[in-house]
Amino acid sequence: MVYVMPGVMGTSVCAFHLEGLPPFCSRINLVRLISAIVVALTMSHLLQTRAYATTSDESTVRPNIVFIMADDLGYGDVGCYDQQLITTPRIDRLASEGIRFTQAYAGGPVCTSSRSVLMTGMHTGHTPARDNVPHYHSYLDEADVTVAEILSDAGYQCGGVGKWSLGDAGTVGRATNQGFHNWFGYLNQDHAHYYFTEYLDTDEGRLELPGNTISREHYSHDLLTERALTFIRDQKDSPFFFYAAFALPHFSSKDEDPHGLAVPSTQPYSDRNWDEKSKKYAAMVHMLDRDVGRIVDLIDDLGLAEDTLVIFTSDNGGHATVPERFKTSGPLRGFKRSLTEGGIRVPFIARWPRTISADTTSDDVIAFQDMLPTFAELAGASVPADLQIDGISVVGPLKGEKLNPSRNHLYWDYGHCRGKHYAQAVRLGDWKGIRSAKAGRIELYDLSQDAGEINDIAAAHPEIVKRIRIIMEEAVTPSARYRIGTVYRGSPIWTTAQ
Ligand SMILES: [Ca+2]
Repeated sequence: MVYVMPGVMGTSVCAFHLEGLPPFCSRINLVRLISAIVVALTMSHLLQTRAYATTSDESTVRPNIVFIMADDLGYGDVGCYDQQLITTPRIDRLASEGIRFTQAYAGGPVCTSSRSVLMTGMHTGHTPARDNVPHYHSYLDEADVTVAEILSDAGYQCGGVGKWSLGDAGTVGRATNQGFHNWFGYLNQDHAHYYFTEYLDTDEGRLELPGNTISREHYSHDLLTERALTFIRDQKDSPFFFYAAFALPHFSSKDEDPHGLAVPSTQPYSDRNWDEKSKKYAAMVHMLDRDVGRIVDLIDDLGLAEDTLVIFTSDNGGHATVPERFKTSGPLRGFKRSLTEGGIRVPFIARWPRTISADTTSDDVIAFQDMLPTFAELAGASVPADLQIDGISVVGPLKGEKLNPSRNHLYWDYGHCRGKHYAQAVRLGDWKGIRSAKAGRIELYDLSQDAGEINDIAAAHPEIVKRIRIIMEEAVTPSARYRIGTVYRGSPIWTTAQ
């Protein structure tokens, strides 16, 4: 491995240049300058302290927040969500030590939009990055506000690994320009299709892995996990936000594996009487589970368990090509890229022993756009008053309390530049409405009776359909980058030649 520009995890360097001060910098001004620096450093120290005083003068703990997100892991892919063939003991244990949500939703049915919703707190009708296409080098602008920016302003150290998707190296959308002090992995999403890549992005530089395509010496997921553990070790004394955007079990490029499932070994499933593709997919989920366990073990070993909220989830539903034997979507209909429940409902587990009762299950409806206001509240930070977000704080449900009924509805759309494949979905209470441009009409399902969305009951409930249509028609802020109904015919802008 050759470091071109090593990432300095968790270290900030301040340089004060006193030479060449302009003439008006008298001795008195210099004293004032030094005093101001001392005050600033003291404030900085106070901000980084874990406990903060509330208005009732009661000390409240600002937890570390560790958000572990799998990629394309379906609702039915892990044991505690009824997976029968792949074992996930560490994820299941996390659920038994915390709360498991049965109705949690990703930000969108594909990677880019879901991550944009997570980072900005805005649904896909408002968030800057609304689909995987068109391809842009940068999706976030300088003015966009991310949850990492809010947390870093509140004194949190913010780090991440894995698939960022919202801005390539050198663009304003890159992670380290959007609130993260550190990032290690894939800034570009198409790069993430290569597990045996020749480089990974590291903060403002690269970790070069020359010859890795051939030698297959470094499986990127292993490097991401090592960096995750390093970050948590380095930041154990200050409140931190860590976002592990793992790529597993997303397919790889077929350049790497004929099944599109590049994995170093099919253990512990090599001896099963399954096809190779099934063994590889199960092995990917196994690695993910193992490394969720390593992260949680480190948190526990460092004595941070009581002060750390650990969340495990997935960025969207499972892929349609996952071997049928695994029933990746569980009882739900559809897969990634669909706005039926199988495309957007995801596993969501939260553990925080100080606050969350063990072995709890919640049917409260929560979604990725809720994470920004939720994490801000936990950090004692306020969401900027002029920031128009769609999420609400779900701190209550995370503690096992029922969700405040202020939730009006949830909205998703997908396929803005995919012509007639554009679709919209609204969840209103237990009602779910879906409209595709192809069909034109709104389908309606009662999720309390029909989570599999089998029985379209739109004809029997015209008043509900009307309310949902109005929400759909008002939900989208026009975007020049995502002109609804257009057809994008471009190709990925990241290539292996980079
Ligand atoms: Ca995904």
